[in-house]
Amino acid sequence: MRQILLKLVFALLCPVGSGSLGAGAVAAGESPGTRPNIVLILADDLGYGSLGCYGGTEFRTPQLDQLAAGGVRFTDFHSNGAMCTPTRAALLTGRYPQRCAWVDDAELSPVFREQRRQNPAQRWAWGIARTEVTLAGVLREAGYRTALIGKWHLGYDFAFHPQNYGFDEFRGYVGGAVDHHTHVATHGLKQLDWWNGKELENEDGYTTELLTKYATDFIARHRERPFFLYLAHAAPHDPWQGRDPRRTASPSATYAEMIEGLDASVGAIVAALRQHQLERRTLLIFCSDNGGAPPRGVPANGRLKGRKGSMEEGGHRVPCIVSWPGVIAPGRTSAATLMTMDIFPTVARLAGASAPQGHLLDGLDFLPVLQNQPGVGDRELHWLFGETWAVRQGPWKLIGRGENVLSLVNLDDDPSESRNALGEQPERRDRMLRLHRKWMEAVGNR
Ligand SMILES: [Ca+2]
Repeated sequence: MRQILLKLVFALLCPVGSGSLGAGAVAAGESPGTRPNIVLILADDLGYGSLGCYGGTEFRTPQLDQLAAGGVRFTDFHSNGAMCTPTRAALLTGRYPQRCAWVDDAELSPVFREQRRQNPAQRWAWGIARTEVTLAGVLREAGYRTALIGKWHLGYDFAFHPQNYGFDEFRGYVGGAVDHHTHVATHGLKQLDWWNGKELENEDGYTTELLTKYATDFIARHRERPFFLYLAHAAPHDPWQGRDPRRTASPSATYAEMIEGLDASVGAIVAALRQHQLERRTLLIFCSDNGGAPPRGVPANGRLKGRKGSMEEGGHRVPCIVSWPGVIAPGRTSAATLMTMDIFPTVARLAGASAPQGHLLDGLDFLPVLQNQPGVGDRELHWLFGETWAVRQGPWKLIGRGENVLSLVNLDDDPSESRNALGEQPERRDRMLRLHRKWMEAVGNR
């Protein structure tokens, strides 16, 4: 019965002849009822201009360039946040992160309650509420085996452990960053942050290589059943450290090594899928969680203005490559305006999974875009980071801080945001400011 249902779901998604996705799925020799594995690789602080396939010349990224040549490369993909945590919340919930419930862990953990009593200044006892519906949770419910390999950053305390949010397996760290060799947290509580499931367990090795090893191992162990692998890499987030702890190099050389290591990891994941004959049964998504934050003087965000933390494009326009050999037509570039939160509905639909009835998702299913069909159109998007905010409508973007508007640009004409059109377009400014206020009310910020 279940198999029949799945076949029906897939037939509805991909009628043969309706586009490359449907036709390819059959051409690939798969049963129409086969649901794809999902591999989602998230880079940490990788800038828009850091890959060769995005015009970068600073770093060698042959594996990612090849992935783009074999899939779709998105030129107008945005992280929901200009920083790690909001983007990761949006990725897992399919909603604007401003809608998420964040819980003060004093309510959940006696350990933290005591620590906070002793040290009221510590701010690390928070996490995403257990009531949130997550992508891992709905995929698991639909029969997928789920793993987070890498960075969590949605809560530090044990109460917020990723295996409480739909992940069957976890290898990696829960905080914002770790020393790439000792695996001691460099943010927050400066203690060992390297987990094997629910146990702290340190080991020798360099983050990028260890995470790659665990990701390829997960693929090998689950080749017979649908899986969701969320590989959340540590690179190229600081601290800037290369794979050899004894070698000293300039920050820029080390940063390049970290990006090239990330690229090699993607190559290893693709090779593992190929080795287990899973390439044509796997949707692979690669993107970054926010704009680049390179060492001084290193170009990482291409011609975009701003960097991590900024409402300008360099803060949140990021590389995104989607590949599914034999199903998605290769070598295409798409200018569709997408955001991290769109991954949830897209992946869930492909997996035959869904959020509970009536549950609101802000993200849009971009499966039609992958099929080279009209997709998301001139949509409205929002960002908020502290007091600064941005609203996008079609090619226009308005940036403000609190009640003040700061800039208005047309990104089609001026992707570098070099000319502020605020004084020339008072009606557009007012209209977009109203959109921002309405959105703030909708997500519960006013
Ligand atoms: Ca980040």
